[in-house]
Amino acid sequence: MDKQGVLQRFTRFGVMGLAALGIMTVTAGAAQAKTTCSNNDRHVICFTINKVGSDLYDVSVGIDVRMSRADADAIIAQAGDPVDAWAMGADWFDNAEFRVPLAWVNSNDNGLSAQFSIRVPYNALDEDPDGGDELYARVRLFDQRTSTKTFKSRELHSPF
Ligand SMILES: [Ca+2]
Ligand SMILES: [Ca+2]
Repeated sequence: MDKQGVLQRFTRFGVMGLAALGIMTVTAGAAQAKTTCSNNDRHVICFTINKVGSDLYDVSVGIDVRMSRADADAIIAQAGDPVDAWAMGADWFDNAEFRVPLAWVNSNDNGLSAQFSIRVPYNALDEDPDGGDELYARVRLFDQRTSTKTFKSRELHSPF
């Protein structure tokens, strides 16, 4: 996989278009993907749940965080993963449902970019046993020089 920014990555798949404005459902062949992207002047985060089988879903998270390349290099050079991602269930108390493993992280002219992905069965997404499910992605950026920064995507709602 190449390592472009989130917006370019999604544009390349024809998904981005209006994605910065909210949630959409995209049909590509037999697969259905739900994506939500949001951004401010500091970052872009995209969260996608893509049904790939009767009980299988590909979950991915992409994030770009604006900073200098030198800062991104310094964060990546730290011991341990510089970022992590969790799929979160939205409730009165938000639960961390499962970790989305880091696929890659890099530095670039716009800052730090990272991509996460995992394939899960439906029960991993079933965060409300007695109702519809609301999931969002939470990404943490561990800058050991300063503090941990947390980024949240918008929610995706079942059916996924
Ligand atoms: Ca819920
Ligand atoms: Ca449910």
